[in-house]
Amino acid sequence: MCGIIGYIGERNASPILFEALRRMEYRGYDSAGIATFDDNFIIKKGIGKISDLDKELNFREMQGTAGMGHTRWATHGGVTKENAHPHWSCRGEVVIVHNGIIENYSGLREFLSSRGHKFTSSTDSEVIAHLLEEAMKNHQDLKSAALSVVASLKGSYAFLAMTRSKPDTIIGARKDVPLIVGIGRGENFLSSDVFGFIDRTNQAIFMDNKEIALVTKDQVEFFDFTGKSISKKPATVAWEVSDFSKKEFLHFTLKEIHEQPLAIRQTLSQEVEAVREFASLILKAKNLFITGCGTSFHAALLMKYLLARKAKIRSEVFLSSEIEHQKYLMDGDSVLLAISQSGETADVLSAVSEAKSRGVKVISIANVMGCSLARESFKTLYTRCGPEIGVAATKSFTSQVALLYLIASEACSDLAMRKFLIESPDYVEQALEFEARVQEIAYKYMNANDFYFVGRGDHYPIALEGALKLKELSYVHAEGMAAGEFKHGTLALIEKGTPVVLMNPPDETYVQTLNNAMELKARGASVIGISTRPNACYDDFLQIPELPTGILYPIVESVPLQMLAYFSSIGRKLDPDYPRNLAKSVTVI
Ligand code: F1P
Repeated sequence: MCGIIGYIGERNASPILFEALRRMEYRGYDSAGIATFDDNFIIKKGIGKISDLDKELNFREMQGTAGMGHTRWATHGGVTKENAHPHWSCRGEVVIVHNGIIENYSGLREFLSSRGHKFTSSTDSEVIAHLLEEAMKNHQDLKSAALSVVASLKGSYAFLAMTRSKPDTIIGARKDVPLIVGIGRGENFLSSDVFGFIDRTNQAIFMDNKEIALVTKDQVEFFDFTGKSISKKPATVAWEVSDFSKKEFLHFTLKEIHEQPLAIRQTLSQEVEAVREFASLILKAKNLFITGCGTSFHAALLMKYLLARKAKIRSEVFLSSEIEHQKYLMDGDSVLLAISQSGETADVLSAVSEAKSRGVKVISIANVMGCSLARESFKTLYTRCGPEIGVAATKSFTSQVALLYLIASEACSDLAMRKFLIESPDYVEQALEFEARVQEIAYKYMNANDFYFVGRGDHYPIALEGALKLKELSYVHAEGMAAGEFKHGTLALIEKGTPVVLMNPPDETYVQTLNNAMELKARGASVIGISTRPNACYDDFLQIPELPTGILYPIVESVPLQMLAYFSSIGRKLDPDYPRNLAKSVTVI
């Protein structure tokens, strides 16, 4: 979703802002723009990809040592040049970029219009620029002008503002949308994402809700929405700029699929005490709920199976977006485990806030340090799998799953499971070796319009994930199902040659799943079996390595599914890193 970057320092701002916007492209956007200040504001913006816009607009030739950039994911107002950010106030005093939604924008617009303000876009965001210009008529200093602006705004926002009368300062304000200050030497940054400044500094201050920052090139001041000063310390960000290169791979998605052995090793290197504490919160909960969206929901569902099977713990799993509509019996004795790669997914955050309002203790799993979910949680464990740029989750999923296994093994004191888990990256490495075969199969089924993924027990969440991956990356209709459920309706859709991917490793689900596959085959399905050895029932066989314990197959069998989706995308000449209509973190409900 929208990306924000602000720079103030001694260097020319525009090339820095341009590169930052490129690093944040993965968030998803439809238009982009940059403003710099050099005696006056210079603003360039338009629709489309940043590199294409640059050919026409020459962003990097803009002069000035301070400025801001924005990638926009349209919500209020269509995808037009006028609606792209930055926005300016009518007298040209203020320029802003904004991420989030200003809920009371139409009332503010009416009020500002009655005071003579003229609007040039149909966005909710533009009111911020006019409001600040208006506030500066009555307030001498930026701080009190900024305070009066946030007092008028309703909704969620992170915005940056610069003024013509005080161009040595960038104002940043945060409410419910992330904003991070990057601390450099003789230069400072404000960004929605550490990716915005990671090439120049790894020192970051994560702003909290309802905070304002006044940032100059060598100073940063924070205060809350009541005007009280706050002292904040920078944290060191573990990610490195090299994480943002594709290395020898054609796409980030393929790189991230291949990074999984390393990613899982990092995930498993948690402090023992922290995992123990997390597990004990789960054990002590009278009612345990688990939630997430998309891929993270599949990890949540897997955790339910795992906890029941290994630790005899009952839990309820729900899609975060459903919390309002399902009257779950959550109270002060309940614990909610929320799972999210980005930690910024609006549906997850709203489920968390609803649960907290009912006295529930929230614990979470996230990948992005300092994310909103961590801020809202009593305890957070990070997956530590490094930045994930590909929009569709790959390494973050297997890392979530590995971490959930680690927590479950702690909850049931299963040392053997923990030992096998530590070895799991080696098996993931072996699974990656079958890439060429997966590619062949992906190309073989290139003309299929529908795919089904089926599995039993803890392979069911993986079947759901396999289907989601294929949909996200190749735009092919796919459905994940519990293998035993197919005969209760969906079987009617099977025709000669319909591909069905069968999660069929040699564990206690093996025989029953095979029986289900025979029913499908009898109706003409082409069965693609994922297992350790071939079976006459499979029309095509996708091999995975034999594991010393059945419990870990969900991690390993995820790998061929990801590769199948990746090559299905490549075969269809699509861009697997940035699938159409999708954003990396969905910050709207
Ligand atoms: C949840 C999610 C992803 C999906 C897509 C949209 O994100 O549904 O699983 O791949 O990027 O968002 P998160 O809450 O795990 O960050």
